[in-house]
Amino acid sequence: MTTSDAVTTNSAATMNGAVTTTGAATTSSAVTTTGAATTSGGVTTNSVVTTSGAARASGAVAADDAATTSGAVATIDTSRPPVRPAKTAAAAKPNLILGEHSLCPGCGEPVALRILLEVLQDLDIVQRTIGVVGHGCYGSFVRIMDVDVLQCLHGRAPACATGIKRVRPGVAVFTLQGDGDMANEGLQEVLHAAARGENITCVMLNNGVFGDTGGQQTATTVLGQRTKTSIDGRDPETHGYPIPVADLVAGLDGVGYVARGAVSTAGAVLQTKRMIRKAFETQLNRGGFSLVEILTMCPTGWFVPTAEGPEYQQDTMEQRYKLGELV
Ligand SMILES: Cc1ncc(C[n+]2csc(CCOP(=O)(O)OP(=O)(O)O)c2C)c(N)n1
Ligand code: SF4
Ligand SMILES: [Mg+2]
Repeated sequence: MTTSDAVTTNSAATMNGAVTTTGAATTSSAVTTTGAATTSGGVTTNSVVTTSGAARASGAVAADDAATTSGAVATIDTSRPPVRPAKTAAAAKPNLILGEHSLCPGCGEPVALRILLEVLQDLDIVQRTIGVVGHGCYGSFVRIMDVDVLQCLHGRAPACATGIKRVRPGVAVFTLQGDGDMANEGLQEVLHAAARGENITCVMLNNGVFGDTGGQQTATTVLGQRTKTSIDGRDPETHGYPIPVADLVAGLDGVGYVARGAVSTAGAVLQTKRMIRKAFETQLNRGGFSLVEILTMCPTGWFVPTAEGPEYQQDTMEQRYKLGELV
């Protein structure tokens, strides 16, 4: 390396095990090393040294993970973690989630919880939101979500949410229920709340099974879907037909927004997050009752390998329950 700029290394520029220059090794526009570089001034850099002029190699080199490239070749040391970690997806998780969930691997419900909480943060309504949670595997979320919540009797969340909203109209109120909770135990609750035009948001996590009690068939189990009580798939002759909750609610006056989403693909997760946001916006604008049904994987209750949950859901539930906005 030689140059006219006469940037010096006193006698040697040592480049971490790689290159050593002796004498008046100089650079005109660049000295690049990997690993720790020592220049004449004894300045050590963490990963990359790039010099473009005199000051750089004569004692003023300071590079910390970033490469300066004024006409220089920069080399990033990838043999060890960076000093400043990049922002990762994990680091972006909403701080409303206080700990680890205890649900099965491959369960779709924690994904739904996450986007719900992200929406509350995005809308900046965390401090004025109350959730009403039903009974099911998702019921354990009350321990890890940093939002005011009430856990009520099985299926009764829309009635409790109605009471809260009428007493505290300035608060955003949502329910978090499963299909067993909403469609079996409390179908009349959600239908009446919708028909009354209650200004609340209901979220139904629909996996087509009573997951928490072992994976029995529910009112929403689609034909052909495997459950503990329909192990060969739901058969209409024996088990009757599924009840499409979102479609029922969408047919009622008093309803401001109804949509059905899923968490079986990254695209579906994003789309569903937008739906949840619209549902809350409907409530904040006093637009009437809103419902988002979210299809969620339950590999345990469906007796499928964890990794096959999304595909099984697409082949069964998503064939019967079309995703999209209904109102
Ligand atoms: C009145 C009443 N009936 C039944 C139960 C038992 N039980 C608790 S959780 C649950 C299943 C709920 O299923 P779902 O709402 O679909 O939630 P998932 O577990 O699938 O997430 C049942 C039947 C109960 N706690 N209370
Ligand atoms: S049983 Fe199903 S719904 Fe319950 S935690 Fe496991 S995968 Fe999720
Ligand atoms: Mg369920």
